[in-house]
Amino acid sequence: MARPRVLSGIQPTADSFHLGNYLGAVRQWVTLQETHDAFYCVVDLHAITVPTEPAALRRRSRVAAAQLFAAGLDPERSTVFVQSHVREHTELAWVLICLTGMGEAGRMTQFKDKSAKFGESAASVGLFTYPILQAADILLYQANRVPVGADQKQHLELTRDLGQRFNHRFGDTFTLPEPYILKEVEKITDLQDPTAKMSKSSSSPAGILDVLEQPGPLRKKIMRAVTDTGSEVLFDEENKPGISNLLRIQSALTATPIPDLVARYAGQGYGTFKKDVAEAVVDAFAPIRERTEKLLSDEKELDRLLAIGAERASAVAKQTMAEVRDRIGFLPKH
Ligand code: AQP
Repeated sequence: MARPRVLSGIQPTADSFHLGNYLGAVRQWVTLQETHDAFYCVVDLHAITVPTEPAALRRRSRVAAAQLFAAGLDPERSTVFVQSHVREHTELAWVLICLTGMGEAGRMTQFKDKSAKFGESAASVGLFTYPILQAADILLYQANRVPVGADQKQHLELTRDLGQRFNHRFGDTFTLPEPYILKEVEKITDLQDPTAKMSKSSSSPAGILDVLEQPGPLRKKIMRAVTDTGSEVLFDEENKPGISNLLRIQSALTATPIPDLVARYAGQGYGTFKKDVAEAVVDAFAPIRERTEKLLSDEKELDRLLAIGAERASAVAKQTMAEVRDRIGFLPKH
């Protein structure tokens, strides 16, 4: 039997991924490649929905791809590619835009959050239609599963709605994807504001743990992470969001259930616990940083791997788009 297909993407919007990206997405991508037909893309078309400097975009796209390989994606088993290398993403997005209601698009909360920074009228139309491009990314590959963090649940629902609408109107064409969310790591929060998600664009430098950061600053940030009143290491998201976030991180990185950690640190105060969290983060990130640096030192080889990925992705995307064109009623070119 064919393996189920998995697809996910990550934006090249920073010079490093952060711990939320790693635990909420990338680490699961690596596991899923064992059991799935895996497609993972660096979504540069999404990155330009906010003002982006060309040299930074190019650099960050390579850095993103290098981190994916460094984290354990195997170019033999996973199709890793850059979104803009496969033209069908934008083509399908247009078709889906024409099937989306204004009200429906307007209900996407991420647009509201992200546009708040610029003011809604200054935000680009691209930022508004971002979730529809994301739906195209997923439907194009007939993905069965999409591993994402909690922030993406609403976009997945829109993807299913649009796929279903197309199938209903034009005939069965798209596989409807299921979200794949690991509850324990669906929202890693900011170290300085433990009620907000850790985010490339909105976290302050002190609130974010970058995968490519050196051990010294990583340790310092964790030791200075906002903790809560009291001194007991307890999991209580409401009253102790800071400590609960650190417990979630430590649990995910050391494969230790949270109750075992709570028992281990009973009566020890925050200091010892934070030190151990810092070591777990440093141990997880150091090998990825080293491998990323190595991959980035040979751009030609990195670009070659991405070209192979793009070719494999294009083969699937072209097939889906040919079917879509036919069903929509576009005249074939002879
Ligand atoms: N804090 C988080 N906890 C768990 N998962 C997270 N993800 C992001 N932040 C967390 C997941 O990482 C994947 C890739 O994210 P993205 O690059 O598409 O951007 P995003 O979700 O918008 O994350 P950021 O850091 O906030 O990026 P910017 O600032 O560029 O918008 C997704 O699967 C996401 O769920």
